[in-house]
Amino acid sequence: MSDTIFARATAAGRAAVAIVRITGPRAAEALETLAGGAPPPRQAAVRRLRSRNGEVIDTALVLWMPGPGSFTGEDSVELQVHGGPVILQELHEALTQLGLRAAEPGEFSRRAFTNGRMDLLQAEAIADLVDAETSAQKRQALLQMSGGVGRRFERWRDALADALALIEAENDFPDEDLPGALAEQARPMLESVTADLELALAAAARGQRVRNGYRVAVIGRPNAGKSSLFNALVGREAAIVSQRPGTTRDVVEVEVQVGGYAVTLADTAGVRDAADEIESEGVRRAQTWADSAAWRLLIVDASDSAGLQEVGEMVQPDDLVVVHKSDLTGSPASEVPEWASRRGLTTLRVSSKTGEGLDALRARLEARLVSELGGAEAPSATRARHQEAMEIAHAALVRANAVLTRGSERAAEDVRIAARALQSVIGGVDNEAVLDRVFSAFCIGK
Ligand SMILES: Nc1nc2c(ncn2[C@@H]2O[C@H](COP(=O)(O)OP(=O)(O)O)[C@@H](O)[C@H]2O)c(=O)[nH]1
Ligand SMILES: [Mg+2]
Repeated sequence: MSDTIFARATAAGRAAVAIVRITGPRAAEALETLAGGAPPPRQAAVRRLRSRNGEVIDTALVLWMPGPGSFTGEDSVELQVHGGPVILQELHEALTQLGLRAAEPGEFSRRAFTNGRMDLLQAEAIADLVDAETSAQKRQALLQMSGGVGRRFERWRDALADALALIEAENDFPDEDLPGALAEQARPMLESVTADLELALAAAARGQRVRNGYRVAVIGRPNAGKSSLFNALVGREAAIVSQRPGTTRDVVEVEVQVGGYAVTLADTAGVRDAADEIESEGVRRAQTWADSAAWRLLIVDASDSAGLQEVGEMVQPDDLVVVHKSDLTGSPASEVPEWASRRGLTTLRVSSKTGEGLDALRARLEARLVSELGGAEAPSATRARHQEAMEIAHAALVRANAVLTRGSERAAEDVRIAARALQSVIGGVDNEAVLDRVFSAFCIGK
C-alpha cells in the first residue's frame, strides 16, 4: 500500500488562498481528524481545521474526492486555506503528526499514471501546460493532454502486435499448410506503420520547436551590425555593440515571443580569421549554434562592398539575407549583393539605427513561425524522448521489412523492438529510470 502524501499545490508565498492536496489510503482519516469528517464527495464545504490537540489552524474550504474517480485514482482531499505562511506551517505540522509525508516533485502525477488515470504523454503534457509561456505551447500541451496523441501510439503498437502474430505463426509452424504466406500479409501492416512514423518524425521537429523555442541565429561578418540588430529585435541592450570588430565572442541567447511562439534568438561572433584564441572559440561556437538553428539571418553590411562579396561564401539557400545599415547608402538597388540576386535569395533592407525595415523583419519572422509551427494537429513528439523512441521503432521496422520474405525470427524480433519503443512513449513499460526522469522534472504538488 502506498504512503499518504500531501503537498501545497499553489505557489509559495503569501496569497489570498493556498491549496493543499492530500492523496493516499489515509486521506479520509486525515480529513476526519482535521475537519471532523468528510463532506459529500466532490462538494465544497466550509470546515474548521484543527490540529490533534484541538487548536484551530484555519477555516477552510474542503473537498473530498474518493478514489478511483480522483486525479490520482486514490482517495484525495483538497484543502483551500488562507495563504499565510503560519497557517501553512501549522497545517504541514498537523499532517506530519498524522503520519503523512510531504510529496516529492511530480508524485501526484506519477500516482495518476501508475493508477492508469493517464498515460505518460498526458502526464508530460500537464507539466508542459503549467510551464507554457506562449499560447502555442499552451495549445500544444492541451492537445497532448486530451489523450489523442497517446491513442495514436496505441494504434501503432496494436498494429505491430497483429503483424507479429502473423509472423510468429509462420515461424512456429513452418511446415503446416497455412493459408497464403502469413508473413506476406504482415508486410502491408508494417509498411503502413513505417510510413506513419516517417510522417510523425517529420512533424516531430515542429512539436519540439514549439515546446523548446524556435532557434534563430544572427550571423555574418564582424561589424555587420549583428549585435545592434539583435538588440533591436529583443528590445534591449542584451549584446555589446562596438565599432571594434570581434567584440562579440560568446553566443548571446535571448528568448522572445513572436506571434504567440517562443523564439530563441542568438547573437554570434562574426565569422572571420580570428585575431586570438578566444575569438576563434567564439567563431566555432557561432557556427555550432547556427548549424542547429531553425533559421539563420545572414547580416551583411550594405556600406562595405568588399565584405559584401566575401559573405557570399557563407550563405545557405534557406537564409534570410538582411542588407543592413541601409541608412548609410542611397539607392536600394545597388546594395543587393550579386550572389544574392543570382541565387534568388530573399533580401531585406534594414537599419538598426533608423529602424527602417525592422517591422518588415519581424513580420517575416512571424510568417515563418506560423507556416512552420502552425497547424491544428498535435504533433506526436514534443520531447527528445519521444523522437528517440520513434526513431528506434522506425529503424527496427525498416530492418524487419528487409528480412521479412524469409519469414525469419529476426523480423519478429525487430517488430518486438519497435513495439516496445512505441510503448515506452506512453508508459506501461516497467522502466523505473524512465519514470524517474519524467516525473522528477515536475514541481512539487503536481
Ligand atoms: N549607420 C549604421 N551603423 C550601424 C548600424 N548597425 C550597427 N551599426 C554600427 O556598426 C558597428 C558594429 O555594430 P555591432 O552591432 O557591434 O556589429 P557586430 O560586430 O556585427 O555585432 C557599430 O559601430 C554600430 O554602431 C546601422 O543600422 N546603421
Ligand atoms: Mg557583435
